[in-house]
Amino acid sequence: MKDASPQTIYLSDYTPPAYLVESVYLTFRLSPKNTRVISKIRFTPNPASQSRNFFLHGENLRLISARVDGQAVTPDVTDTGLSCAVPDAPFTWECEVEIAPEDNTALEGLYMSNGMYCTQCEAEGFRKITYYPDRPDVMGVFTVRIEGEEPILLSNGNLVTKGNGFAEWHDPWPKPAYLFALVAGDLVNHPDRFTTRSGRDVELNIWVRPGDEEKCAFGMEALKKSMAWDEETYGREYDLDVFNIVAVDDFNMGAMENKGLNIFNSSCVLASPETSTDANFERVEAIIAHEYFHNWTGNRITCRDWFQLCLKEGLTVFRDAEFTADMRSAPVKRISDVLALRARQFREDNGPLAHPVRPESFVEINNFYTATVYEKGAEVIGMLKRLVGDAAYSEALDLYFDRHDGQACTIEDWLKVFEDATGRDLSQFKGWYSQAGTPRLRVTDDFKDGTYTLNFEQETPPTPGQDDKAPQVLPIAVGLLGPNGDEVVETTVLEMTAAKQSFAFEGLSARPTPSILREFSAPVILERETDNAERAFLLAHDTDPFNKWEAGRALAREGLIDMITEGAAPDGAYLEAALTMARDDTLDPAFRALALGLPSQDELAQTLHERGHTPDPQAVWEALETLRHARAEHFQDLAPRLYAQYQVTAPYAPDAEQSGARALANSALGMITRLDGGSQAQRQYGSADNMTQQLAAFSNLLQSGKGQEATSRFYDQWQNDRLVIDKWFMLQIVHAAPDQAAATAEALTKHPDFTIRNPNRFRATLGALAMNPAGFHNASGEGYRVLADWLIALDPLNPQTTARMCSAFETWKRYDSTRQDLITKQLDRILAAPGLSPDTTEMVSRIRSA
Ligand code: B3K
Ligand code: ZN
Repeated sequence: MKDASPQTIYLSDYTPPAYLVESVYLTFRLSPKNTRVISKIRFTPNPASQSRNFFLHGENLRLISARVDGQAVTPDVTDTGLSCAVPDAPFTWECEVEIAPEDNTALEGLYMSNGMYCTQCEAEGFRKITYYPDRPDVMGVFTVRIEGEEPILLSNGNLVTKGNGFAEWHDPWPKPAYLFALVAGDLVNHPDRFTTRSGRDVELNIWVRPGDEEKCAFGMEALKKSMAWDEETYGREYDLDVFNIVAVDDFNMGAMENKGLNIFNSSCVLASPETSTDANFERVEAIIAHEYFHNWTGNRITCRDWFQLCLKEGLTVFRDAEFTADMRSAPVKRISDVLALRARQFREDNGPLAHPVRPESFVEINNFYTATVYEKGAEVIGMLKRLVGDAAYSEALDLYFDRHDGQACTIEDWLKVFEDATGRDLSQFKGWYSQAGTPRLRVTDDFKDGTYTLNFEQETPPTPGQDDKAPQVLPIAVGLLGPNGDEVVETTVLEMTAAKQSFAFEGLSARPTPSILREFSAPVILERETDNAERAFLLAHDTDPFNKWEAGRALAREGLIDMITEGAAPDGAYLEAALTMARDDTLDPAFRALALGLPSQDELAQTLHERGHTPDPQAVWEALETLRHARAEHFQDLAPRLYAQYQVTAPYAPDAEQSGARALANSALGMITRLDGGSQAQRQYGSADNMTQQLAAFSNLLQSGKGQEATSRFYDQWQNDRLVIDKWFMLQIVHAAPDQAAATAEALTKHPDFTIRNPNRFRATLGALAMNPAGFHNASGEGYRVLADWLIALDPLNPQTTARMCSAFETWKRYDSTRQDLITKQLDRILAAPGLSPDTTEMVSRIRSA
């Protein structure tokens, strides 16, 4: 039973733990319905704490027995934990509890997935395994004995011994309980080895269900590349004799960085050319890197409390982005990251769920694993690096690792390291951690007597609970182009600290064209009165690939906004500029494919809302359709040429070069399909020997309304591959016509392969509905109703995934009053569901209170 009224936790209430843990011995006697967990923990009073109140977290545990220094005790047990009288001196706590992993549908704590035992403890899942001070600032050395009949028994650290029906693991590195992991099952491995630069020989394994071993090679290569990169770039070496990765089918998120035993959603580690797209491969590489990098940024140095989550997540996202930029194309990675930032983080930051990178209160911490903490958290580190420079960044990181290894830290510790390494005062910069909302940066310019001046004004709109905003420190990377397109001022970083500030460039012979916010040097919304001629000029001449792309994006966006708000025709300037850009063979095909992408329906709705319009989702969808059609006609000659030119004939490789060629050829296919009714897509579907090509063809057929045959062929071919069938569910819904989306999703929930128990399948069906905005927001209100029905059904089983998916409703205030009424009716229906979890209650109340 959960508490009736869950507590709000405040950062300002932090107090150090009363007792510290020296060592932990755990014995697991595995059984689906009654697993016994026997713990023996050595506690010592914490000299830094005044309190001698001994409290251990624990939820849904059946207490069998407890002893203090060998004497049986009877603790006070509540729904959330136990307390007990203990000595004011070091002592040994022993306890036995019983849990039922098979009944654990929340997928938090110890649970079962396809007959295999596995764990997920971050953030507060360990308390569902045994009684423990389940907070990240309590770090202990764990020894784990697993008893069970499963052939493979894994835990953190190094293997001590194993025998018939048991295995023992020891992790020499003190860690918080959230990094604990256990896996037991009938697994097969893809093994390899890595020698660290100091000569440690490390055994590497990817553990999977029998049948999946052919899908591990790519992940293993990604792991070895990550290990080498962290040594070369950050000087960080691996620190155990073995590194295990396990693929699990039922998992609430992407993956988890448990010390020495990473657990992955199988969709984020398994990959093969036949079943995975280029984008899937890139994602697997990035997530493997991310979890591996956590070994230093997260595990060796962890968070003092969960408010400091961005300390490990922002930094690790930043590191994995640097890794991908090094492995692939840096501009393509930056553009993709900014697209994702705007789609998810700006949306969050400009709605009812806005919160600072370091939140100040929460009810359920799992609700704060957000785009703001992760992606904006990484942007903040990018700004810091830009402000101090590469060399100082690297010195500061060395100092961070030296000073804080083995500790549980705060954002204050992190910033102090930069202050000490650089002598800079970062007190104003700290505002990025405490102030929510996306700053608007308005720019005007003037030119007089050879001096060009940029005038900036910044303003952050109010967010829930924060009405008044202070100016932020903004690194604004700027370059200037002369009238013939040559760069007359190379990229310089202007440091803006005030609400209004001007910067002058002298000695110019003519008025330049500014390229502002190069590489997207700060996470702001740039507002500048400009015209299509200037955008086309920048698209043609900017030396900064990000701003070159941005110029094309703005051209497309402004044309679309005019189509939506004024009924304008597709913008000829955009079509011509896109054509010129697309046929420029000096440009990377991956870049051209990205530049041919159009703003999403959601991005357009957000922009309309920012400019005081009420977006009509149907009108947004129609404008995009009209523009796509006009563009297909404008590209009538070029599209088939590009399509032919960028066919890859070499054997499939998921590298940047081949992926870029396929991406460009497939954007051409999109245009061709609009004019040929799907014949080229049919041919591609028939001849595809990899999932990227097959799925592109399938998507085009679905979009052109000719997908029926491909839908059944695709299912017949892949019915035994659950990850591919997720794609099958998702694409049918994402590409359904707006008035069909809700019905398609609902029909698919009745398909025999649909299951509410598997988060991937649930997201592929109900999450996909929200990814079809015109369908989700269809005036019938059916999209809202279907999603709400299923969230209400999922909540009692899996609160974490339910709560996360409620963010589909976070934009409700943008829409007309009829839609607002339809949405609030559903939100209120969810809130009224009997026994609604605290997770979902918190999310829906925050969304609703806007
Ligand atoms: N640290 C985990 C996320 C845990 C989420 C808990 N609800 C994965 C990651 O960021 O690497
Ligand atoms: Zn992470």
